Amino acid sequence: MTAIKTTCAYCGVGCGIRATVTGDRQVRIEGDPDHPANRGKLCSKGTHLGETVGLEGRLLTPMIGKRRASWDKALDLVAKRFRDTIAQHGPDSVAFYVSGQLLTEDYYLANKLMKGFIGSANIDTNSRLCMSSAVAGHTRAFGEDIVPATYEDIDAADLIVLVGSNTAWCHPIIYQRIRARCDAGAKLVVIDPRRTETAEQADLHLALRPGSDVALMNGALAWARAAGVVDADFLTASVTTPEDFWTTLDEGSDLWSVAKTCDVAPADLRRFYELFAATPRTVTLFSQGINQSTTGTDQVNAILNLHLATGRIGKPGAAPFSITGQPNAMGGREVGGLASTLAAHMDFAPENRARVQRFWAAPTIAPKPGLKAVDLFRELGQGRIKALWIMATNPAVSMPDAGAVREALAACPFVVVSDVIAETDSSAHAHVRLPAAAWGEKDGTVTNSDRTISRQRALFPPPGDAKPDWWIIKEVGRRMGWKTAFAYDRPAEIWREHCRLSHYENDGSRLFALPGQSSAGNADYDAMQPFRWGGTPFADGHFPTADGRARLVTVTQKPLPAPLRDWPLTLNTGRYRDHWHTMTRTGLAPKLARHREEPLVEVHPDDATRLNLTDGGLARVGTPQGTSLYRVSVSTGQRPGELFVPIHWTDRTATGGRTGLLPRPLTDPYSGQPGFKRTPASIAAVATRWRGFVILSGEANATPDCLWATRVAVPGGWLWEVAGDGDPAALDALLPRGQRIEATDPARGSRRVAVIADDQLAAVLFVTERGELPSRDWLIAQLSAPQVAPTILAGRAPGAQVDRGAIVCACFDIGVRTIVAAIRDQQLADVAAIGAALGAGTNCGSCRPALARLLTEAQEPAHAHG
Ligand SMILES: Nc1nc2c(c(=O)[nH]1)N[C@H]1C(S)=C(S)[C@@H](COP(=O)(O)OP(=O)(O)OC[C@H]3O[C@@H](n4cnc5c(=O)[nH]c(N)nc54)[C@H](O)[C@@H]3O)O[C@H]1N2
Ligand SMILES: Nc1nc2c(c(=O)[nH]1)N[C@H]1C(S)=C(S)[C@@H](COP(=O)(O)OP(=O)(O)OC[C@H]3O[C@@H](n4cnc5c(=O)[nH]c(N)nc54)[C@H](O)[C@@H]3O)O[C@H]1N2
Ligand code: SF4
Ligand SMILES: [Mo]
Repeated sequence: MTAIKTTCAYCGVGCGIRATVTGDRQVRIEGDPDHPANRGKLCSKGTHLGETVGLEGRLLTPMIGKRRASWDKALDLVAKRFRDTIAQHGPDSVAFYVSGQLLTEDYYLANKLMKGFIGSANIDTNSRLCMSSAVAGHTRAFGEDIVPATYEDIDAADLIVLVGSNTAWCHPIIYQRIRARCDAGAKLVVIDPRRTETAEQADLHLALRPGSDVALMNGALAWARAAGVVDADFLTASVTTPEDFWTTLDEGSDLWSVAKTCDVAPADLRRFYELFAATPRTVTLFSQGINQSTTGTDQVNAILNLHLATGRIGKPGAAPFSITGQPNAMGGREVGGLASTLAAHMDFAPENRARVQRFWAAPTIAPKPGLKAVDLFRELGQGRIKALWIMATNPAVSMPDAGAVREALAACPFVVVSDVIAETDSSAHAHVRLPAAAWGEKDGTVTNSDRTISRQRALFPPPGDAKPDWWIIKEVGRRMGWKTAFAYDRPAEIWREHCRLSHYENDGSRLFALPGQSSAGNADYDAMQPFRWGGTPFADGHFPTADGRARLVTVTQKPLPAPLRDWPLTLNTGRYRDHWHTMTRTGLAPKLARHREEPLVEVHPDDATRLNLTDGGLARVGTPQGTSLYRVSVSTGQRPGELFVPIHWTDRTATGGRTGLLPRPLTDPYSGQPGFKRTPASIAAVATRWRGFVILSGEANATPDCLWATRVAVPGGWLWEVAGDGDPAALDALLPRGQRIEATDPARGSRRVAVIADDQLAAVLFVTERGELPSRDWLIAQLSAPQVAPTILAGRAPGAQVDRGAIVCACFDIGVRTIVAAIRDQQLADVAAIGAALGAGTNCGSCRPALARLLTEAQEPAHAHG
């Protein structure tokens, strides 16, 4: 058994993996010690990739409507419908909506087909929702979308600033690198309205008012200028400064005004400004708290201004660093997969269009930028887009105003979905579903946040009829009539073409270029080692603009709207540590599912008291777009007046937590990126008569018919948490056939049922109106027990039973109560001591911030539970 080197399926850190296939769709996953992004480490999601490679829920054959079809039939139909629609309504009547989770080769072909052959630029990507503001900001400041930083800059920084980034949860291996640097003396400042686990470990946390980042950054620059750390020589030599730049900057940028605008203590703000002014080696990392805003591009430029004006760019340990979310967000930028870019870091200027058309020997070329995601789905709803192909994304969940997106999909005459999973909220509206090969089955390349290109390599043959995305796209291209332009036999051929285009007629004015790679043979491609393109950009003070100079961009803080009468709160949305987006894959891993089992709405205690919300109760969150249910979690980590909800739950996994329905489809004027982080909202408690849970072995078939139901994978089956108002007997429909044993307690309104089939526990159902519910852990373990315990309806083993509480360490399945008890009983003083005693935190390390929090709480018993 030899290990295959590949790259993690999830985030933009781009960790290298050594995967050893140990059996039929069984794989052992380890971090690749030789990969520069992670040097052997993996976070909880990467570590548990092996739990997600089963065939559960996979789409294994092409489907036309509800019927299986051959590839020939399905591909011919897709090609014909696209051709006919274009013939009748023109190229702009069709669109592709693609994803930063495609490999570069897939992405390149989709872009080539739409822009060069169909002749429209109506191909946009979920990266529009993710980092298009960073793209727009970089282009405004540098002339090209270049991320000037690398992970080694973190290792060399003395000050690390995280803006709008919950790095500990979303980029855990970058976060571990940051921690290592902090252990060596660097300072960490976190700028985020929420006290996240990232913020908890910072030297300074600025819990600013959401949307006030421009004021904060402009204030930092004004302070830096007063402190004499603006790099006048660099500005003179390399940067164009608009005439109004400094006078505009000074307005409202004094410490007191900024503190007021941002609602942070002036002393804290001053500490940050002093630190920044005093520390040349500063790296500022930013992600969705900056990008996902209707002023996202200005926010990005406020950060870039700060680094340009102080000359903190192009030097070791000094850079602004846009960290990307998806595994191949950067590869998508390189192929020009956004509707607003053409290809290979070229825009739609006439000479670029002519060049790309020449290179592709294409019959046509898109004349202008295409529709950006929010506009694309709006036009879909208005009937102007008549055929849509969705690849590797789930817009019915992840777009803002997802209710309208669902209606648009339902009304569209022809929707194609390529996905690895059979049933998603988006594919529910597909006329044709195409089975894509999944991570672990496909070959190609991805580019991570720091421009490092790595290979993903197949570990297994694709199951059933599944095919890699590049194959599906080229087959449609060929069947639409472009046989030679889409004659590829392997991803390496696409890779070489992509590399050739990157340096085709490139006199050095485009920094993105991979000249060495275009002659790589198939064997070279197979043996490719991770490499970074672009070196240290801007080290020579030269920028890829017409005059070679970067630009400071005048940006001002937009006034922040006063709370609305009907929507007095502000809704923030984001991620959990162990879930990935719409959970099509992480939702299959029992170890990942239990870190957060239900979608929570986090509320400040003052708001909870005022609005009669109880911790653990249900609440309905409403916005001008829609409503959805959540379980309330009262948390001092929230600012008063603000709510936080996760993005992960879908129609497949819950009756609540439908976060996509809530944000407005409002976008940044430059990037078109939606403002997901700041929606006017209301919240109201929802009373239920009973609550309970159902544990089922085997496949999850139906959704419980009750007000609240959320599902997670557990070893050997599924756990549904349920609550409702109607008759809980409706839940019986979920129970499989078998021998039933049952107990009721009318005084507490409790009912407990166990179903036994073939001497094994097949299901349990526990509901109660006024009583207690047992911990789920022991009951879940009974799914795999050799025989059914006599105390099954008590919900616990004969004798004493310690409830371990919510899972903190996913690797070793260690719960909060076990850890708290160990800290107390064994007087554990630090995270290392917990590791030595319990093992928690010693594998992937993703839970170390949570362990640190438990230690702090143990030391300050009065500390409110977050
Ligand atoms: N576990 C996990 N990891 C992931 C993903 C996942 O689904 N799960 N997804 C990946 C993807 S695609 C992405 S894009 C990244 C996203 O990674 P992050 O950007 O770190 O994640 P988010 O939780 O979306 O938002 C980050 C923070 O922005 C803060 N914020 C909100 N409004 C403001 C504001 O006005 N100003 C500032 N300064 N901050 C604000 C939020 O409170 C939140 O804590 O994560 C990647 N990694
Ligand atoms: N409210 C709110 N909404 C958000 C965000 C937020 O912070 N708040 N964040 C936004 C951001 S940054 C992002 S990146 C998006 C993510 O949102 P989506 O892209 O919609 O989320 P995923 O669940 O990652 O969807 C990927 C789909 O591709 C499928 N898939 C996986 N691998 C392959 C493959 O190799 N080929 C094919 N064809 N399919 C595959 C998966 O099964 C899944 O259905 O959500 C955005 N939406
Ligand atoms: S940080 Fe975690 S999810 Fe991201 S690439 Fe590395 S192992 Fe995968
Ligand atoms: Mo993203």
